[in-house]
Amino acid sequence: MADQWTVLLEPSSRHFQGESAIDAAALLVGTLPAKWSERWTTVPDRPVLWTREREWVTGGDLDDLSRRAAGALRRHGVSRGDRIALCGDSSLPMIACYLGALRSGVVVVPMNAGATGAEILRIAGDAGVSLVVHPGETLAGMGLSVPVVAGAGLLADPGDARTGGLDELEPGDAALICFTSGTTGRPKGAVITHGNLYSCSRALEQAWRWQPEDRLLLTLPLSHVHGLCFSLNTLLLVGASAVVAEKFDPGWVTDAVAKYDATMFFGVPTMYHRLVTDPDVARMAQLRLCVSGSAPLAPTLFEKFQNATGHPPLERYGLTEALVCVSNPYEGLRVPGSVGLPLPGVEVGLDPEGIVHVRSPSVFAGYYENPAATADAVDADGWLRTGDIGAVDDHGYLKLLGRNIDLIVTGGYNVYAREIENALLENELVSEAAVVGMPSEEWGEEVVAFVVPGRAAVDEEDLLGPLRRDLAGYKRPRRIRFIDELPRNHMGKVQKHHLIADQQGAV
Ligand code: MLC
Repeated sequence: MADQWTVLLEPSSRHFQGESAIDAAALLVGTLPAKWSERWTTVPDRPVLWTREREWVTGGDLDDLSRRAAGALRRHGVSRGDRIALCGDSSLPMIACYLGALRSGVVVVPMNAGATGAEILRIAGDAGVSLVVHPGETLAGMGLSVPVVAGAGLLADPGDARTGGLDELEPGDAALICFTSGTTGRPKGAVITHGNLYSCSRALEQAWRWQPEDRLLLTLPLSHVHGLCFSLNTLLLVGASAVVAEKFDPGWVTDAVAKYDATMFFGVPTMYHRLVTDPDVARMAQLRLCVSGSAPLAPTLFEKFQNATGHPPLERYGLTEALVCVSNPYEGLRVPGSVGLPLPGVEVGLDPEGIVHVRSPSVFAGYYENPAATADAVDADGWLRTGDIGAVDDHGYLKLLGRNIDLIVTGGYNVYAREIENALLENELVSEAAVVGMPSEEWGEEVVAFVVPGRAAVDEEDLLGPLRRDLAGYKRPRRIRFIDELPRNHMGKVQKHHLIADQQGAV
């Protein structure tokens, strides 16, 4: 298949540093837990994570807490290969559960802290989850048919912390199942292996020159690969440290730079949008690296941040199914509006329609129990079709031009139009629904629903009320427009670009 492609970008040597360039392929094979625990036992007193529960947590503490969590999971009857759902806030107990699960070969299904009971139940069922770990008591009364435990409760378990059988993993073992809705509206679980996680973190270590002295301001949610894999996993591999915030707040970030002597910040464009209007944004000049990802960073925002801090943000490109693939270089030109060069180990191809394909050690193992969807996504040679449309810019960098209209990226979260349309159609007041992403300066795109009502006198609240029960906040339409009929082509397909253009004209 690759022979029909017009352009192929090879892994770029620009990301390599020194001797390691010689043996990049070997560097990318391994598993994280063994490396993490090796660091924790070698330098047990080194501060690794600042958390609101305990302030500085050392490597020795992380070893102990993750062992405790592994032991508690075992006592709950969860063993190697079983799945648990982690409804993650950024608390120390949840981090310890995550680490304990991965160390013992338990597969983690990360879920957004704002997920509703209905969403948790559906995903827990689809992934055959045997335990849901949730930060609070908020799930009580939701009628979940799987056992639910609080993260803090697991760690309070006075069991034996000298759990054996940890860190014995193969690169092909499943580590995470991350649910994405895809175009059908039914969430699919992307199975990410220990080898995928390891190769991604190793590549990022090289590309972004991570050092043990680095300190990251970690304000991303730990329920998605950006916060969990690119940030937390990598800093633990490198032996660096992080200040973990409960949630993103621009004032907290600008204060924390000097307070914690930080060196790095990773964020989504919505965070940069809020940071550039913070009166103290210039304090971020002290950082050595600011990375943006998960959604396109507008060149104007790139410039504003650069003018305010002296730092050109480093934009990179990734997706749940392949982790980080392409990055602007650490040294050398960072081009606004382009995502850069393939990371170590990553090949990038553009098919005749301009769709970006990637092949790398971090391409996922397929969708959980869904061979048909897997075969649609990854071909026999291991190339993943991303669905994003790209081109090569004048610098030889990958530039993204667009993607499937049914994927909306809002504040760095992926929202699939079909899932929202299906949720709307469950309401008998809705006859037809089409959901689109409208351009928004703050969110990148905003979820907007066009609805043909099933009867007269329906208002927004009639539709939003039930959605609050069914969908996490970021997925809910921020606006609902009532229309008489949906524009369709002669095949009957809804022409969403007309809806977007009409709505833009109306503003
Ligand atoms: C929150 N809200 C959103 C939203 N986030 N609405 C649309 N889009 C979003 N992304 C809603 C809330 O539910 C709430 O609604 C209302 O907005 C006000 O919330 P807020 O306090 O203003 O927002 P905040 O909580 O501060 O969240 C903004 C944010 C957050 C930017 C911090 O969206 C965020 O953490 N985004 C990061 C997403 C991420 O990690 N993506 C990585 C995916 S991995 P209501 O109705 O409840 O009041 C990936 C791969 C890769 O894509 O390469 O990285």
